[in-house]
Amino acid sequence: MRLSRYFLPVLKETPAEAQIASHRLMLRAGMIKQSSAGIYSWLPLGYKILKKIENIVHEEQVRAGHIPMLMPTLQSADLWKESGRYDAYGPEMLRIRDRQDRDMLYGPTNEEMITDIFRSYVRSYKDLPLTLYHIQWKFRDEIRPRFGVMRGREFLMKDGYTFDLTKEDALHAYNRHLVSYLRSYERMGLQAIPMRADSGPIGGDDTHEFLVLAETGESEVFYDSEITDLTFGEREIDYDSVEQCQAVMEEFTSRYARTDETHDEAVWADVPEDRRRVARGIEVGQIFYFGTKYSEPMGAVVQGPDGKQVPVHMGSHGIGVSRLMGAIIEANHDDKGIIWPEGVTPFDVGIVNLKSGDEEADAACEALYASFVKLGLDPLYDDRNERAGGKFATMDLIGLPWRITVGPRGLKNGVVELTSRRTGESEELPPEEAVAKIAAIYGKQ
Ligand code: P5A
Repeated sequence: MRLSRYFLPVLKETPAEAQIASHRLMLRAGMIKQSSAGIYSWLPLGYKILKKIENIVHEEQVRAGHIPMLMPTLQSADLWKESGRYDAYGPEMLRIRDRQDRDMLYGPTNEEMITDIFRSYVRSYKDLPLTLYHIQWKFRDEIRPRFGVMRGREFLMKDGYTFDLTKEDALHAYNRHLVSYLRSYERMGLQAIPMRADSGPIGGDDTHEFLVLAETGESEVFYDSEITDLTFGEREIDYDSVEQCQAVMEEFTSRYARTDETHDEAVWADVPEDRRRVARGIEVGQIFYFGTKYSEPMGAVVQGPDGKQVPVHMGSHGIGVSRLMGAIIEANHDDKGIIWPEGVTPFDVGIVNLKSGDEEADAACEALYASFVKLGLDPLYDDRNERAGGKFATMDLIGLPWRITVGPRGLKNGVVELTSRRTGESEELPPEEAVAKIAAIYGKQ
C-alpha cells in the first residue's frame, strides 16, 4: 500500500476522552472512530489488524478440530425464555421488538441458539463429540462502556460451544480449548494467564479466565510469580489426546492464579511470600464447563450407547477478539506509539522515502516495494511529499515492527537503513540485504 492512496486519518492531538494508552493510540493512529458510546467504526488500519487477530483465532480453532459457522446477531427472545435467561440477563441485554410485535434481542452470547441448532439435528451419541464456533458481533449494554474497544457495547467475540456425552469428554473439550487459547495468544505476542474465575451469567462450576497483565486492566488478580515463566512455545500437541491436553492444563493451572472474585486468603497463604503477586489484568478470554444447564431445560438430548435419552454435557468458550487489540497495545507501546508484534502487524514493513521526488530515492523505494510484494509481504510505503520528521512520527505511531529508510545520501554509498521499532536500533545495509532480512523474519525466503 502506498500511504498517499490509503485512508489513515492520524490525529496530532491526544484525544481528551481517552484515559488509557491503547484507546488514545487507536484514536490517534486512525484505527477506530466512536460512533456512539461503546460502539465503533473500524477504520482501514484498525480493520486490518482486527482481521489478523480473527485469522489467528480461526486458524488455531480449526487446528484444534473445531468447526466454524456463523449465527445471526439478532435472536428471538423465545429461546431465552426456554432457558430461563431472558429475565435473568437483566439490563445488559438489548431488547428489540420487530414490526410483528415479536420480542427480539441483539445477542450478548449464543448458548441458547447453538443448543437449538444442536437439538434440531443431533440424535445420537455417535455424532459426538462436537464443537461448533463462530466469530460474530455481540451486544452488551454495559453500564460503563470505557477504554475504547476494551469494554465496548458492540464487540467481536469468538464463541465456541462443545457437546459431549459425558462430563469426562466435556472436560477434555475444556482442556483442548485451554491449549488452543494459549497458542492463539502467544501467536499475538501476548502472555495470557489462565486464572480460576467466577462464571457469572453464563453459569457452571468450572471456569478459567485468561488475563493479560497490565496496569490498566479492569480485574484485580493474585498469582504465584512462577506462572509467568511458563510459555507454550512450539510444542506440537495432539488435540485428540486426553493425556496431552490434560498435562498442559495441569501445567498452566496448578499454581495459584485467581481473579478477585475467587481469591481465597487461606490458600493464598500457602504460596511462598516472595512469589505472591497482586496485579491488574485484562480478561481476553474465558472458558466454561456448565454440564447440562442448557441442554436439560432445552431438551438437547441424544440416545446413549444403552439406548436411553440423555442430556448432553456442554461448555462454552470465548475470546474477546476486538478487546484483544486493546490488550496487545497496552502490552506493546512506548511514548511514540504502538509496537506491533509481527504476528498481528497491519503491514509487515514500512518504507520511508526521505526525499520524495528525488529520482534515485523514488526508484529505490519502488524497487524495495516490488521486492516485498513479490515475496508475498505487505509493505506500507510512505511516498507522501512530507518532511522526514512527520513521516517518522507516523511510522512510530502506527507501530510497524520494521522500517526501511531510503535517502539520497545512503544510496550514494549503496545502503538503506533498517530500523527495529521495538529496540530503536538501526543498521545500514544494501537494499537486497534489508529485503532478505525482513523476508527471513516473516519466514518468506
Ligand atoms: C463464552 C463464549 C461468554 O460470553 N459465552 C460464549 C461465553 N463469555 S464471556 O467471558 O462473557 O465473554 C468472552 C470474552 O469476550 C470479551 N468481552 C468483551 N470485549 C469487549 N467489550 C465487552 N463489553 C466485553 N465483554 C466480554 C472478553 O474478552 C471475554 O473474556
